[in-house]
Amino acid sequence: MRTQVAIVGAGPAGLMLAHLLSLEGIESIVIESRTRAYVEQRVRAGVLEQGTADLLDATGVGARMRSQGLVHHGIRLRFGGGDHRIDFGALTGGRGIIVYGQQEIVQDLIAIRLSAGHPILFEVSDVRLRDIETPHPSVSFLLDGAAMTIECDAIAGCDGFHGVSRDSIPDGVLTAYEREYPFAWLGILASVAPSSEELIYCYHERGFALLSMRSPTVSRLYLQVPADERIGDWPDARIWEELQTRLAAGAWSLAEGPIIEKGISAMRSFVVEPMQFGRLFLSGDAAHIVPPTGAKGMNLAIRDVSILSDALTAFFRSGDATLLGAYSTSCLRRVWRAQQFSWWMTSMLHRFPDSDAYQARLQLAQLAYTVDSRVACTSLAENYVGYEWATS
Ligand code: RFL
Ligand code: PHB
Repeated sequence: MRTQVAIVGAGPAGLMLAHLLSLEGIESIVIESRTRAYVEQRVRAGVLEQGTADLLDATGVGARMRSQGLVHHGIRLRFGGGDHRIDFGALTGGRGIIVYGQQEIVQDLIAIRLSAGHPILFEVSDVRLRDIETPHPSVSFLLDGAAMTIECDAIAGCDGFHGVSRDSIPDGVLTAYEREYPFAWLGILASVAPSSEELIYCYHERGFALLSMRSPTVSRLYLQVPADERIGDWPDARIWEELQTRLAAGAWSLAEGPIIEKGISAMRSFVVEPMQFGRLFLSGDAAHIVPPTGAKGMNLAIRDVSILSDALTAFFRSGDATLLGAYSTSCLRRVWRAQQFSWWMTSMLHRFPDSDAYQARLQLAQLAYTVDSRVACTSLAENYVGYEWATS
């Protein structure tokens, strides 16, 4: 098989890249190790920055997001028994976020690609990237037990944190920057109307809690738990009890309902530099991950591939590789802004196992300042809706 761009991974990054390239008339083949049903049902991110939503709209894949997504113009910070609103609309000149599940975007992108007759090969295995340092790279893999190879001009490594693309780059090329957190998030999806119109980020002495949602009838909630916690130790009743304790505020009450899915996710910050080697370009979680507290991971993945699509378009149109050469540098400024914001939100809102009473007072002081000072809450707001650089 031959194509212009081989895309490894059918998550938000790989599928959006395939979509953007097809709008420019550039051919690609997407390969994915999981089944279509698996990637369409995997529950992960839920918050789209304004710029991400605008890009989906502008490229013709935003219709369902516009009809089913929930537009929010603020979030709530809850701590010390009090509840405080951060008003994104007022602080960022009317910008906001859209709550729309990552798997819905994945479904929308798969539907548009398959309806145009462009290929996505699901359930591939033994994926290997070859000759990436040359102008003629290739990807080999097994599909239904048969060995296949895609010859191409460039490879996009969009295969997430555990994929093979990053490890295909020779030793010594990449520098990794990393931080592990001594806690994890236990996340549930529950069939119950959200008890708040806006997301609630809650600091509590027993640990962080977050109230989010997917629709007017489905709530998404998270609890900070120890890093080595097992989901088997969390029967539904224990989860609700802990959520009730941490989220409690005055007369407000948390409505409970049947839990339809639950799981535990590790928390990590990670970046590799550069995000490219030869004709291999890493995008999304393959190159960087953030703890979910800032809701940035999927947004970064979509921004990376928007930059990559522009660079590949210039390259295929005129042979000019300048933008391709600058790909990593162009992405990393935004990546590090999101790293710092996600680390900051995580540090402010979680209880660290080794922290003492002094540390807890510092966190409360930071939270109190963040909700009181217009400068401080503007900083949170402009990062949350997606910071746009004043200088290019
Ligand atoms: P993905 O989504 O991991 O997709 C990679 C795809 O590659 C496939 N793959 C392979 N395919 C072929 N060959 C191989 N060898 C392969 N190895 C792997 C995988 O099966 C998969 O389909 O990466 P991508 O596209 O870069 O997208 C990144 C996002 O998924 C991720 O950053 C977000 O989910 C992070 N995240 C959030 N991001 C936000 O922007 N807003 C949020 O509100 C938000 N909340 C979250 C989150 C992540 C969470 N977890 C589970 C870590 C909440 C949570 C709990
Ligand atoms: C979610 O709805 O899944 C969600 C919302 C905000 C976050 C992380 C996850 O910071």
